[in-house]
Amino acid sequence: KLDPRSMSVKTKKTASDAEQISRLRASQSPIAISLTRCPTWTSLDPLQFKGYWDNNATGILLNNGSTAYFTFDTSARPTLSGGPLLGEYIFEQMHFHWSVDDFTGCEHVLDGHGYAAECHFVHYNSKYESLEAAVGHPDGLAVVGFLLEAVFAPNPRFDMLVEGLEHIKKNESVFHLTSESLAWIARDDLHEGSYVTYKGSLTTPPYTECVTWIIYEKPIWIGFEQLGLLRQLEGPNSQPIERNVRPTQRHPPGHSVIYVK
Ligand code: SG7
Ligand code: ZN
Repeated sequence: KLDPRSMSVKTKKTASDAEQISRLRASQSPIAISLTRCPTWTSLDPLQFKGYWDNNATGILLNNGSTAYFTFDTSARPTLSGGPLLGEYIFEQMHFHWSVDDFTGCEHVLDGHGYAAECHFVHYNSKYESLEAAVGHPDGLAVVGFLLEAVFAPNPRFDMLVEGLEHIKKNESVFHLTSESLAWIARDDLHEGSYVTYKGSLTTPPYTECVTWIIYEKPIWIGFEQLGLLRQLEGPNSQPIERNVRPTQRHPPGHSVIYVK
């Protein structure tokens, strides 16, 4: 006799974890997250950061008047895949958010803890032609965020980027760097730690809901002097950019945030 349950198992296509995440409801970002209230998933594939370090790749560090960001000026195309993501996402740029103090410079808030800064690695889905095209789709972007905790000792991981910051104090200035300044993301075991993932939005206008967010639980430390260089960057009015953080947004009803261990 046929067991109806076994039939349904055979005939119904079961969604992979990544497929389930791709269908989650979007929301505005950033958000405050309570880790203990998130469902925990332990069986996702590891996230894979590829091609971040290439001897010949160079990039630029730019002050666009609201943040400092690094992007490649060669054809280097690091990629991100695995974890909650379906398919491959192409690295576009990495930027920072900060504030005047050491506790309100992060955008995402985990278990009520505020940090000095947050850095975002922005990637777009390789099935779209460009970042601009990808922004129009719910599965368009994948942004990896690290919370940055202020400490006395400078973090060697940020040495190259920070050296560049000294040269881009003025709005719309540019400094050339090599891809080595981002190599730490692939070299470190940082990304073997746990993270939270949810469907959200850009944290700056036009706040489009096109982002799969991946926020690592463990903060990275950054030296007070290194932070000071971020805080010296000037906006269009030639005054230091004091704060480029969007406040946390409400979770819509039924919104899911998943804790991946
Ligand atoms: C920063 O954050 C910039 C924007 C970025 C925005 O203002 O890094 O990028 C540029 C080139 O100005 O916008 C589409 C995009 O990446 C929002 O990014 S975020 O949601 O990851 N914070
Ligand atoms: Zn950002």
